[in-house]
Amino acid sequence: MKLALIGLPKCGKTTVFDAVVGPHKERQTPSHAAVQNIAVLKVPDERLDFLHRFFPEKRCTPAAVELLELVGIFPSPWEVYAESATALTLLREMDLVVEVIRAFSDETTPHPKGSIDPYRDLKDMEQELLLNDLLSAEKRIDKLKKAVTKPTPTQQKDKEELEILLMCKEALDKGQDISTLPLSITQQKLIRGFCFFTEKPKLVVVNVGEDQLDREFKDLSTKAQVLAFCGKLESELLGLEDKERDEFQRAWDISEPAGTRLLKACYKTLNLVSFYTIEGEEIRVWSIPRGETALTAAGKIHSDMARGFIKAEVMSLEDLKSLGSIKEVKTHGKLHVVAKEYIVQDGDIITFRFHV
Ligand SMILES: Nc1nc2c(ncn2[C@@H]2O[C@H](COP(=O)(O)OP(=O)(O)OP(=O)(O)O)[C@@H](O)[C@H]2O)c(=O)[nH]1
Ligand SMILES: [Mg+2]
Repeated sequence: MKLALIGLPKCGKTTVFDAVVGPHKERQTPSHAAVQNIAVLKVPDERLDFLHRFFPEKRCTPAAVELLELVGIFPSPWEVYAESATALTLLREMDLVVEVIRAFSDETTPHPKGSIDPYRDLKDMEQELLLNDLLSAEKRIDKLKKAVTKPTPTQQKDKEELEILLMCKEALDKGQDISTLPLSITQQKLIRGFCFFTEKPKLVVVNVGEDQLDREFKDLSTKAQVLAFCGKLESELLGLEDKERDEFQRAWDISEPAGTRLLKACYKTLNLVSFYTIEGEEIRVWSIPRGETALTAAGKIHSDMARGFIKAEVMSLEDLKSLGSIKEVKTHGKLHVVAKEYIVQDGDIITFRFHV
């Protein structure tokens, strides 16, 4: 999974990055000027920890998330074109976008717009991303309008694409996100290649000052989940030794570190479920969208597994926890043999049977 932090200059993207990754953790070397920071995070998972305690001799592989800080998207892409073009291209590849907005004041770091106003900043960012989608849609519409007049092999498909893009344009013209359109799966597939920004899952992080920890942010112009935390404090927290960290957390009333909150919110926004496999010497966790089948789950691990799918054996991690052993799970009839249509549940432990 790939996530990017974006926001106006000096809104605290790096600070939030440090708060999630840890100020001393190893980073990768960015390959573009548009990427200021990049790191791979291991997703904390209590259920995986439980399984590891259960099978201590096995290797345990947590889920990994790639986090980037992208710069140069705001202010307007047209002002800093070269850098922002790369940043926008990278942004299109992301599974989820984290919009960082600034609420902290700091006289030594002036806000590029001259004043602190998280409501305005979020609105401006959303507006700019929407405008970008509108430009991409219009460019393609112009081409398609010409193409559909000619009897080409793709004429029918072009017509369908044009029809959907005109719907997208109409929504965008009214200031509505493409994600609000009731598109069918087939229609969604036809415009998937555009990777529209207003169709992407989003989260908003309000970077508050140390003196604003209780402040609430209602009526922000977004349907996305909103998290508020003080990036600076949270990043200091991760730099401490374990004992000091507990004291610091209590003193600042931080119940859960920002990184954990952010990752949980990402999984929720993407509507993912996690399932676990215990194969050979390795315990692993995998994620697929909620409502997907055992066949999709098998395909997530390996395409051969999906192609040769025979059946799957499923138990829930909760049953394993309460009954204490796989043998007891079996004795109580809680190990189910399921077909490829089975809808995977969060916390399933699955063994796939397949032929190659
Ligand atoms: N007081 C206070 N200062 C903060 C907070 N978050 C960030 N800052 C300061 O604001 C300045 C800019 O923060 P950065 O995290 O570098 O912001 P950025 O968005 O990464 O900046 P660019 O990458 O240059 O666009 C730094 O001096 C931070 O120390 C905060 O929560 N409180
Ligand atoms: Mg930065």
